[in-house]
Amino acid sequence: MQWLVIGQGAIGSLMAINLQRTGVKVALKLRQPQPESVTISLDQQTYSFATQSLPLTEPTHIFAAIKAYQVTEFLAELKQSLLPINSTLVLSYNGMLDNEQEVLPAGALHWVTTHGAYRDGAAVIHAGHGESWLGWAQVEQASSRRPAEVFTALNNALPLLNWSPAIHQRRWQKLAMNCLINPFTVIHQCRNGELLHQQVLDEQYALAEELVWLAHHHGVLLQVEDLVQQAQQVIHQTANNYSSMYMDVKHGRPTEIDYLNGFVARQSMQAGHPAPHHQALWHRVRELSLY
Ligand code: KPL
Repeated sequence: MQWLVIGQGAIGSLMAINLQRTGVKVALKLRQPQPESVTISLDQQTYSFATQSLPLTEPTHIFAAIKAYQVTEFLAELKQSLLPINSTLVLSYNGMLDNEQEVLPAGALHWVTTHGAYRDGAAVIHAGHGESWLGWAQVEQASSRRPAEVFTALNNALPLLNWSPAIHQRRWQKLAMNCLINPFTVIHQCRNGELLHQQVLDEQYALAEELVWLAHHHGVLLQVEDLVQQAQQVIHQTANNYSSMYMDVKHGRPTEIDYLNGFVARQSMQAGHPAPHHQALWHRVRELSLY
């Protein structure tokens, strides 16, 4: 079965190359139909990909590593183009949408990762090895069997992959990682590892406390201490990485802050329990980015 990778950011590029290395057929979908092929390099080696646009004519596994603010439009485009039967959709994005369960199609999967990578021109740098989780996006489908072929292909490409019937919980944990790390890399203009020398720990505890309250309100149980420890671990594992938010600000692109600390601040406010630390970081990053 062929793969189509959507999103040529760091994670999409990393996955495309690693899938191709395992011998599966991989094409890329670009925003423009041209050019017909694209090259990306990793570790001094160059990989070439054919490009493909929608609608698809044969069953395909789609791996969409996109920005949170692109999700709604992308899903609408996909819905219009009617996927061939037996196709699969794997979604990967940082943060959460306010109306997620309404927009996610039945049968979609979430892939959550703590791998760290960034793009430098036509090259992708895999700066930190983490692990990943795959699970059904719709809560009602959570306990359905795992799709063996997709799971094996993604695990072979970028190990270690865990199957997660509780992917919802993993996504809240990843939300916490991004809320506790990414904004500080923008404020201090640094790689993830340099945060170990900045005074961010007290602030991370305060952010974790606010996030744990909101997660609980959404039926997800998290612990403040665990989240802060996990964030410290991800900082160590991805010490050489530039966070996706740092790279977005550096290149004048919109950031995902509205879907990270902004999501927590908005949702907490709506629930009548303000989250002032997330609110402050949300506004600070908005000020520092061009958007
Ligand atoms: O997800 C990331 C990101 O940069 O968005 C981490 C895991 C923090 C790696 O940098």
